[in-house]
Amino acid sequence: MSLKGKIVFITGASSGIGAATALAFAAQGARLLLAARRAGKLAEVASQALKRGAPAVFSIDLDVRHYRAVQDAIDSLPEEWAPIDILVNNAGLSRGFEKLYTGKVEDWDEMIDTNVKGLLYVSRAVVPGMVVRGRGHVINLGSTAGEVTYPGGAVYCGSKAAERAINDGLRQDLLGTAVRVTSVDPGMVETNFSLVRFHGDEERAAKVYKGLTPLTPEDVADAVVWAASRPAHVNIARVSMTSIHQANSLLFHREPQS
Ligand code: NDP
Ligand code: 8X3
Repeated sequence: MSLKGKIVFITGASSGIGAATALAFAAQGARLLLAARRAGKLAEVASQALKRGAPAVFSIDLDVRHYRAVQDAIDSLPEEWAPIDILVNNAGLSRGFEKLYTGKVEDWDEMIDTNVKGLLYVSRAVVPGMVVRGRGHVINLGSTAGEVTYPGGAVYCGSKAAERAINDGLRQDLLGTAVRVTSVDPGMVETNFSLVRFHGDEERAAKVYKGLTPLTPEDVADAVVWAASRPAHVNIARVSMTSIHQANSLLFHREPQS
């Protein structure tokens, strides 16, 4: 299916997988609605997307944790941007790596509010229009963390297990419509993810990727665009992907460091 001229709404487009996904859709000639909280970073991605071939980009300063703000942003889109064809629910994060019984409640709230409630809020605002228009595709960013829980990650893994259930539930609830629902579930991808998890501790974040080759944001963007460009009657339910150095959330191959 051609993506030329399609309106693609990507949350968390200011960095990492979201930014790479914006550029990958831009290269296909899609029109991009980009959302995140950091307007400066978003403007950089928007400018690159135009250079890569996006015919138009519209940026929204949006925190997906606030339902009213999400609904207002969708309701107040200019007419030419309202018929969203593809929604990529990518905004998300992990915070902290503590054992559950000593974890910080604020970290839990931020993860659940963003990864679970944010995804629900954006879907609730966008999907009804897709149903009415008789076309659409929701692509959610899940994770191998939603398949296998790892120590210190119970709440993040729980949020991605919730994504998995919500993804499947939405697909069931949309049965009989033309709207498709896909979860793209990567293992470790080198982005700002670990820096955010460790509250800006660069040394600790770098250690996560030491001795192995992680996925790149572009690898994941490639899978998102692939799922979106299947013929309209084909629904890819889930894409589970890791680098060659990872088998699941718990099992890695690391080269010895000198
Ligand atoms: P990054 O930290 O590089 O990007 C996260 C993006 O989410 C940023 O653009 C950030 O934008 C946005 N974001 C965070 N909170 C909010 C919010 N409240 N409202 C709006 N936007 C928000 O990480 P990744 O690219 O790695 O993460 C993207 C998604 O991929 C997440 O859902 C993550 O769970 C998932 N994932 C990541 C993996 C990895 O190993 N990196 C593996 C599997 C899944 P801003 O701060 O400007 O708002
Ligand atoms: C991100 C992948 O394994 O670092 O979802 O949690 S992991």
